[in-house]
Amino acid sequence: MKLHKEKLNNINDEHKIQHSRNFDFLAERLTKKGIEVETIVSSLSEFQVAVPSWALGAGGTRFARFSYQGEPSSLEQKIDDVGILHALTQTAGAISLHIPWDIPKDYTAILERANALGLKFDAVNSNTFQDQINQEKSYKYGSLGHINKDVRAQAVAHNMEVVKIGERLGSKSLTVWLADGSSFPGQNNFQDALANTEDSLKKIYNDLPLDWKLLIEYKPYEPNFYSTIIQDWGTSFMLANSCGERATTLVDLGHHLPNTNIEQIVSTLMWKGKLGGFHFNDSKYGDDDLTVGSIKPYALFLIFNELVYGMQNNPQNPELSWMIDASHNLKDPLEDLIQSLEAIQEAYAKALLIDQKALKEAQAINDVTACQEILQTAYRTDVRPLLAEARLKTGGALDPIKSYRKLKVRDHLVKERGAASKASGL
Ligand code: PSV
Ligand code: MN
Repeated sequence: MKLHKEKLNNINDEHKIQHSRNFDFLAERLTKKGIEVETIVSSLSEFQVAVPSWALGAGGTRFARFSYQGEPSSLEQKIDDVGILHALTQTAGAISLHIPWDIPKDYTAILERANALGLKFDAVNSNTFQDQINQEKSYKYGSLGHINKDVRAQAVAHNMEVVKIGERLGSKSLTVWLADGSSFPGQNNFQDALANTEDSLKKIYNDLPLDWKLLIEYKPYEPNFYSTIIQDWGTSFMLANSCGERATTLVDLGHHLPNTNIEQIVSTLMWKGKLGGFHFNDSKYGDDDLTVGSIKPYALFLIFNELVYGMQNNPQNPELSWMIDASHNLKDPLEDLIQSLEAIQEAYAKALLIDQKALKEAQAINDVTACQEILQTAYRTDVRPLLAEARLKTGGALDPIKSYRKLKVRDHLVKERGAASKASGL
């Protein structure tokens, strides 16, 4: 299903007058404060977040998975869904593939399809946390860090294969997330496991095309419950350093123990030029993969404050790969992703409003109250008219969720694909 521009424009027309009033009111207030509203609006338009090919159907918990109707059952249909998201939001201009879940069959056709919808292929993700049919060695006890060198060699070869696939699609980075670890004390020798992992990652890194980045993701626990080899940003950072310049750390918001100061991690990594990618989601307890901004929107804003500061002050840090890594157990996956995209843009816009100069001045005289006021003045601003303006200017929807519902997108998808159509992936 493709969205008809004309129908979208008609819906926008119904809300245009109210939008102009909201936007002009906010723009006038911000301009009086010396904020360049047009610059913020174009920064928002430029900010594109990849949608993972495995997040377009319903996710599940380890107890049950309740399918959503009309899920995309092929890579082609997944690309179409991201196309719908992008047409509405103008901020989902990329798709990230997990291999072997989504290996293209016809590369030319896939590239043409994505191109027609304005989509690029962002980081490709390897999968050595599951066994595939006909796979020679099992990953039950690990992959890149496995005690057996043949299992490690198989996992290294898989990563190299993923890069080959990504090259044909125009991707420029490989994300490695490892489930490797142990569930019981004594099961693994920590140092051997880490040394094996480092050795395997170096092999993958040395085989990477020169214009590619290696993104190393960390996670404290799950599926292993006693130890995970790459458990935290420090371990990822250390491994990235031993691989080389184009190896960086990837921060997934859900991969931290409760109350971790993620914004400080972001800041440290950017200062060292080693933050390579970001997976957005939200959580209350563990890696809950909830809609971005649904639980801790202020934390997200503080993270964006550091991201914006880093993007403005740390030329040593590479361009980041942005991706949503969420799962949708209850809501329509596409509506959930629209909400996540909106929350990301909102946090970004608010962070762009922070008066960095005034903040530095207040910090210099230890005016703690003023520092908090500066941050919270930006946070309390309702920036939604800026987001709507950015979407309007680039041909998106003034209100993506309302338009999605008005256009009855899900009904059309169900009609096209059938109610029982299921997405592959996790
Ligand atoms: C692991 O929890 C993770 O965050 C990694 O990014 C995986 O590739 C992805 O989720 C799989 O859903
Ligand atoms: Mn992730």
